[in-house]
Amino acid sequence: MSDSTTNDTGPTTTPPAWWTTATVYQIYPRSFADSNGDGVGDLGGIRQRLGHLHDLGVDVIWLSPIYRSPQADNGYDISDYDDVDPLFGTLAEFDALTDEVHALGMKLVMDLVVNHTSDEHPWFVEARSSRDAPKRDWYLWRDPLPTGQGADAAGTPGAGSHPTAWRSAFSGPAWTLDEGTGQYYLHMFASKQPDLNWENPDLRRAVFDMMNRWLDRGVDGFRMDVINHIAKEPTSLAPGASHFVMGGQIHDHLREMHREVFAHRTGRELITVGEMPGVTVDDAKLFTAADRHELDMVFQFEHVGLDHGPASKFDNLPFDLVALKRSLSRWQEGLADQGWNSLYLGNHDQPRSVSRFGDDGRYRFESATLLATVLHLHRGTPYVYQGDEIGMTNAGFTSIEQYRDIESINWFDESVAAGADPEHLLEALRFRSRDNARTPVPWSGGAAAGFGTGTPWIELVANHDTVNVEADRAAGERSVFEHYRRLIALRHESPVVALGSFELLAPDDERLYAFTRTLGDEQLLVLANWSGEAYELDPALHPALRRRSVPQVVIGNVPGGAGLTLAPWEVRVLRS
Ligand code: TEU
Repeated sequence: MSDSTTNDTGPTTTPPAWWTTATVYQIYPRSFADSNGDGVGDLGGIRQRLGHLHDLGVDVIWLSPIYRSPQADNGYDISDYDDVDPLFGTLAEFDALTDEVHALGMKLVMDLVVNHTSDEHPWFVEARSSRDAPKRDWYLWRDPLPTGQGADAAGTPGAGSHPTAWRSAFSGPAWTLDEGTGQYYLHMFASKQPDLNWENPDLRRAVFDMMNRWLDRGVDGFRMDVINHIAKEPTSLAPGASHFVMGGQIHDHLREMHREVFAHRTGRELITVGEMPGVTVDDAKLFTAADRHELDMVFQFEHVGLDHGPASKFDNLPFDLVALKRSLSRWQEGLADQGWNSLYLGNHDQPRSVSRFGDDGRYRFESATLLATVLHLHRGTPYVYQGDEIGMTNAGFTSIEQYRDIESINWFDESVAAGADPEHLLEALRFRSRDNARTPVPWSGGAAAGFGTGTPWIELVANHDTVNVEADRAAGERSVFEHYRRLIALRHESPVVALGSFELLAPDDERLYAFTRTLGDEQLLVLANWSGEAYELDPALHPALRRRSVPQVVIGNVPGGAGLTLAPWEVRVLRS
């Protein structure tokens, strides 16, 4: 968010927003660095490692939640929006961190989790105390339906008393009966994460006030957790997302938020990104059009859902490059003239990108750098998830005892109870579990990997002796970090990377991801061999491949890469 984006003259005449050249780095605090030896990463650890992020050159740091929380969902269940959880540190340390981040020329973005709170938040404690409690209406309560007219706990309509058949994202029903007051409350996630009622103006006021306090404190914006879920219509018994995402009021709520929180902060360079499972290109155009004053960008989920089968996200389908290209390029085209994309391949909810989309064995360096290059050369704001800058791989857990994630554990338990084969479930988790991306960052070799002196809350990846920050940064031409650093710098220096138009080439090719970026008379040609075998380029693909003079390689991952053959997992960006 900036003065330029809040100008009504439209995108063609306003100067580009500052975040068009920016890269965001996501920290998952409990797994980043532990300064006090309790096995959980903390603010002290982040402060000790800021140099790493400054060297990388990122512009913005997004912190996953550090607020007070019972940690049922690793902090996405907040019991006090105005304090730091003692697990992570203190408010004073937070202020020191903010100052240090700013002194290094970076910005700090907080996670904003306001679709739900913890059931231990004083708001919910009061709300559940009686049907007449003043804050009762801040949450979503419904009477049980006469038995047989509602859904049962398994989500079968007409078999129980649940007000709708909605399922929680973490298994089980989305309604829990509050015994004390005899009504169900809604929770789209864990039962310890009751959903807030955004229809209530006092609740909205309280959220906006809280956001204003953090901005006054110096933070530079928010990543808004499942923000398209805040306007829901719990009136229909039907299952399905259409009734709990993107309710009619969503645009009004976001515009009101903009008015109450951001509009008056002219002169400050702020950023807002809304996490929106299920958002379509057309929705995203509305959410991110500068003149609508809603959000700067959204996290869409289409490309990270392509390998989900019909049964659930744990129903793993093989990776399909053609489908990925088709999806990402539709978003590039859709938001070309209005709105803005955020770009990501991984985060704390997704498997490690090199394990999911690349080859985390023999070609780990090549595929990690290829993925980074393809993503960062798209138009939008790239997000780097901690550890991706050294090519970290999936956790490789083989027993359910190694998992910590509530989603993984609930799904495993529910499926075992329903008769599924535990080995089969473990295989699915090995690929899909959110814990794959939540293992501690290995800063160096050795048993504790430089993460901290205590036993980490979740095991390190077995390959931490070779895949760690120290080793990667010393790897010269084969440093993933160094490649990321160059990509981030390229976006700073090169208007065509930040703003150029996007055109996909060879859309149906099953191994090649090729596209151009064009701005004025400048053009970049990106050629990526998404496979473990050499790839012969067809000179008909692009005129630059037919010229006698060898085009300049702007960035690549195979030294001396030239000619019409791409080595396995080679990526090359040419100035055409
Ligand atoms: O995630 C929302 C979300 O829809 C998924 O990505 C989620 O991780 C889950 O896997 C659905 O299958 C956000 C946060 O990023 C996530 O960590 C939280 O657990 C969730 O909201 C609830 O706050």
